[in-house]
Amino acid sequence: MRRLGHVRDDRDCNDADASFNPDTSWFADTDGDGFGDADANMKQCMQPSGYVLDDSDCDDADAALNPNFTSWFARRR
Ligand SMILES: [Ca+2]
Ligand SMILES: [Ca+2]
Repeated sequence: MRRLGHVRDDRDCNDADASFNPDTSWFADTDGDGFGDADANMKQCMQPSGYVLDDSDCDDADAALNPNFTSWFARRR
């Protein structure tokens, strides 16, 4: 019998925040601008080094190109 508030899955790294769980998608941020590459992702609970939650970087090889600094960015994606 299962106790209330308990589950069989023990893979959650942060049980206080529902947005972090084993199915959380992380996106590579190779250029370190804080925006991730939608094509380079992995799923895991803990944030991997060099990965972010964002997936909106159109050019992850150039930190000068990202949604904050590039007005034509939306057309390039
Ligand atoms: Ca980036
Ligand atoms: Ca970039």
